[in-house]
Amino acid sequence: AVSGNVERFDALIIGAGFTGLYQLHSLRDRLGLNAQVLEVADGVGGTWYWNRYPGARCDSESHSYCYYFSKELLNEWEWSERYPGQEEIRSYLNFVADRFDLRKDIRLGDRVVSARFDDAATLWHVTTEAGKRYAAPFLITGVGCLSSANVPDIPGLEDFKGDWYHTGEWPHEGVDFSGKRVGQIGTGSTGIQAAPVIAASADHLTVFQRTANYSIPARNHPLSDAFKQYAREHSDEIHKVMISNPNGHPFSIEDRLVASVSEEERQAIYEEAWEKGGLRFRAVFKDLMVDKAANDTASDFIKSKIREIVKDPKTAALLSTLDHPFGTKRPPVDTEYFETFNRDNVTLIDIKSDPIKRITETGIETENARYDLDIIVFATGFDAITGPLLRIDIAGKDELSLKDAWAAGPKTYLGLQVAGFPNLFTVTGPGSPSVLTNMPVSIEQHVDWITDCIAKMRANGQTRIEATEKAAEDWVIETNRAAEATLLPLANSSWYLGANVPGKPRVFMPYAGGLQNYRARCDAVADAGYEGFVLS
Ligand code: NA7
Repeated sequence: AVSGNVERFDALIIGAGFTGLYQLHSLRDRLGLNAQVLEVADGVGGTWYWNRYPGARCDSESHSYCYYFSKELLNEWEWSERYPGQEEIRSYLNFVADRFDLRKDIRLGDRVVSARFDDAATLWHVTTEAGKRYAAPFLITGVGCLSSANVPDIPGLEDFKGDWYHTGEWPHEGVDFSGKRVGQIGTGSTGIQAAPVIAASADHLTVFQRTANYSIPARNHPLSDAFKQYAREHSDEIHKVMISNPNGHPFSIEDRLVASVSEEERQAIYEEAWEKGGLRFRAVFKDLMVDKAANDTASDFIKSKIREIVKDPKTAALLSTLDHPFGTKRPPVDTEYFETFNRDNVTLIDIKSDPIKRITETGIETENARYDLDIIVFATGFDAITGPLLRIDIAGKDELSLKDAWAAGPKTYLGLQVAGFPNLFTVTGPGSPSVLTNMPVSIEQHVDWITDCIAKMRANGQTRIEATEKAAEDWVIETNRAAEATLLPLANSSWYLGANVPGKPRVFMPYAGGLQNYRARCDAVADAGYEGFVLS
């Protein structure tokens, strides 16, 4: 319905990634609501629409990096490799959009710039860059956690005569590196995936490393027909494993302590996990993320692997001098990352000891040296978790802006709602475990919980739900407590803490108490009549 030039809906959803697509399907096709998705990109896919950098691939395994809500969908889609590449995930999400006839309720190519709550009318008013105006009683954000690119503010970037790109805003036509001198800043999951692929075609690649990183070989490979059949036939069991462990992956954490095995057995366990590859490495002992001495054994194992692989001792030392325990920053998985430094056309520069001073017309200048470059690749990450929400001008009751509400750090109840912002649901928001998990599993839980909540409200004739200040404060305390019980806070430059963005409040944002515990908690809250929320 259109009133004036404001289009009215039952629910508005921001973003057409994993969250937005499923949230639309749930509200429209299960509850019969008139729901609409607003998306800035010209296509669906979210993260996987934008992140088209060389080597872009998910580090969750394909058969788990997808929706489980529909058996038909599980049967109709077939993944080709152990880990899904960017283009294949984007195809999958396009397939989902067609399969559930979602496109007709998705508006593409326009950015939501503001969302304001009309308290008297219990209505969210949403405005886009193109000046479109929408209103709905419910507003659900599916804006992602790693979607606000962080291009560091290095003086002189505007003078650079070559081309530069951020990996999260990669040109659709791709970038031709042949014959080019390329500089890459950043060695997180993204940089670690990109470097080997860039090095394979560039004339020369210079990697500027601020902080060395652990990485486990991915051991990607085409999936066999036998595995595809197994995954299809056992989807219930696989799903059960995913929803009953702390990170939503299709494997459980071994129920054994590092100290319970001999040193010889331990080495053998790590060797085997290294050969199998991927995030499973972290799951071989149950105390790796909670006991520093236990973690040291895994950290030392990886460091020794790096030194074994990298031939030049100076480069090997730079890559294996690590300032944080393994797994306390998001652990990358790679394909030939460390091996890449054995190539003649690759150089590693330590910008911790020789920091970047500025960018010039011709390249990058550090305190002590100059590097002539044709292309600069920023693999410098994102203003994570809160960034995508805060770049929308969101205001709740009494015109309280989200920016002000979160000035000292984000505060949510269960990651799903903010006190003072009724009927606003933040899927994968701060305080949710999502970024510590296999994303689609967290997303399905959030979306199902929100959908059930709205369904129950409608059945009870209720129109408004709002988290109490007290519940949000307690959840922040609980989120801190959960993080403190792990080694995660030991990585002081991690994006979990907002430490990668200058000036951002340092707060451990995700809930580290485990996805299975979080699910149980959300269910208990709902069963207790939405404890911690006020419904009216
Ligand atoms: P990350 O993991 O945040 O990595 C960013 C990298 O860029 C990291 O090595 C940073 O070093 C480096 N960085 C950031 N800012 C600068 C500046 N100003 N100068 C030099 N180096 C800098 O982002 P990714 O895109 O790799 O991965 C994000 C997530 O996507 C990943 O965790 C997966 O969940 C998927 P630092 O460590 O801060 O010293």
